Amino acid sequence: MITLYQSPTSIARALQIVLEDVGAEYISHRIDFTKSDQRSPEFLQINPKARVPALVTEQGILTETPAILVYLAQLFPQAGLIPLDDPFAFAKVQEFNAYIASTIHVAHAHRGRGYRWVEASDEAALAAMRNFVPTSVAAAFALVETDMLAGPFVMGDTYTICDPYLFTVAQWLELDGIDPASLPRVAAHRAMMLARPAVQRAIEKSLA
Ligand SMILES: N[C@@H](CCC(=O)N[C@@H](CS)C(=O)NCC(=O)O)C(=O)O
Repeated sequence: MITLYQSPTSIARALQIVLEDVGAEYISHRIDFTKSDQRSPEFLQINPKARVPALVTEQGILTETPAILVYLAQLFPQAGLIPLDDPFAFAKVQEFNAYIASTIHVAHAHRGRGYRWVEASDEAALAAMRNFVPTSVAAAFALVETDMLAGPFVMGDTYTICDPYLFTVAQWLELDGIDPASLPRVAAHRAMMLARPAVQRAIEKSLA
């Protein structure tokens, strides 16, 4: 049995959607950030990084969203969530997901987690980082809008692990001070994803 450690609206949502997409049996374990559960001694035993997601499997524990996305796609090959036989197409999937992990997610984190990069007491530096988020995240999403989102799914006609990942970070647009109307293709993708039953189930289970 797989256990997903997640927090609602966090990046772990991408994995919860994939678990629902593939019809996996799994336990959803909620980590409450308002109670700092991610820093509890129990959770640090599971993920010393003090972050979600963490996926507990029979073989051991996995962290880092892009790695777990590929793991689940390989574990459930019948779902066809990655192009297993096409190295170039698979690299394009990885390229997209690496951009989310290394650029979009990191830019977003500058809004509320600036203390990862400067002293928590440096209010001016924290404010400068926070104030730049609408600019940096908008610039990153502009590339997704114009160059990276083939449509209707990220990779074109085929649904892949890129789609729940994009959906999850696109849910943060308003928080990051960006009007989704300024990104019509990303907004259409977000609406399409939200209408999927697997996404609805993932959201409901994450809140339980
Ligand atoms: N590189 C990690 C980042 C995970 C991450 O930053 N998760 C956030 C939620 S979106 C978190 O757990 N934050 C809790 C904290 O910073 O205390 C991944 O891609 O999985």
